[in-house]
Amino acid sequence: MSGLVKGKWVETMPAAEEIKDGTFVRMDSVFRDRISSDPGADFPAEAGRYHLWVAYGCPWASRTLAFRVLKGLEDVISFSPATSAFMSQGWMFAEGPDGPEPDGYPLWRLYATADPGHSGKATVPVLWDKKTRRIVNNESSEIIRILNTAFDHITGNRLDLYPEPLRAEIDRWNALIYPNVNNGVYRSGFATTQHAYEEAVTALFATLDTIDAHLGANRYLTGEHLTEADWRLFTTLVRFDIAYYGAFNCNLRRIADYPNLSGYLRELYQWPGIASTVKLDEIKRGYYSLKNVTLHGIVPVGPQVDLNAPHGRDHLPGRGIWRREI
Ligand SMILES: N[C@@H](CCC(=O)N[C@@H](CS)C(=O)NCC(=O)O)C(=O)O
Repeated sequence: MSGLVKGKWVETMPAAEEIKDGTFVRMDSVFRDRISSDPGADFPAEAGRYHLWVAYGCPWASRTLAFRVLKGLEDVISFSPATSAFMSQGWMFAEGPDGPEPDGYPLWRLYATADPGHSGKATVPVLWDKKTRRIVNNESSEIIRILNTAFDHITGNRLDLYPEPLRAEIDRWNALIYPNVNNGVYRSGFATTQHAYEEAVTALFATLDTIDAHLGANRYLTGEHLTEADWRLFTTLVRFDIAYYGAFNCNLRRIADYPNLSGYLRELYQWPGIASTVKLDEIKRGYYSLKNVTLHGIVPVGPQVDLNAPHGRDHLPGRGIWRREI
């Protein structure tokens, strides 16, 4: 595993502890600040001040791209997509914070700029403060909560993806879906023992079965309103048939085989603006270029998926979005 040791990039980190007894254990994100609408705050909400560093292949980074669009933040928060899949220097970008870089700009330099003594991985997404050249936050679940509210007084956007009355239920879905589905596909794909792999895959499909049954009678996870829980699930579902099924051996069933999950996935994909955040070719290429997945870098041609086909979910009651009173 590559990463930073005291601000320097190393291709094999000495203290790599990502695999325990054959099971993949995700490391915690370390930059955990917030942006606030209070002008005196450390990171005050301002148009044009913050930047997202993302990769289209990455499900965690894609959450933040989805929220940027859903919350109408296109003119408020800029972003850069990585230009190449995860390479020996990690994620690469065409430009760094000071402009174009002819040989590309590796993400680890951003981490070293924010914290010259930083040790750990250099992951996307990163929410970056251009003014102080610091990382506000590199944990996607927190970045999407920031985007959900912090800039509302600037944009006037009232969409609430974490509404107070639904929070307990959203939290319950997140607590089920994060370990078993979002991270479950990685625990399956990165397992180094048969037992760890089978444990992850079994829990993954048991959870997908539960969700599919629930979606037979409910338009969205919490019922009638689209929430954060749906979008967190979406970025994994949209990668499933083209990447996780083959590259990560998550092959008991495809999402296309599920009667309700398949239409639900298409409805979310067809939500205004969302398709622009999903680059299917890049996703597939990214997963099939991982060293532990491919020996020769072959990217499979199939499967063919049609996310623009009718979703067939209109018979279920649902008002779609929850608007916050201002
Ligand atoms: N907890 C982080 C996880 C982010 C993450 O693992 N991103 C992957 C890409 S999908 C990454 O950048 N990996 C680089 C590495 O492992 O060194 C979040 O949700 O924001």
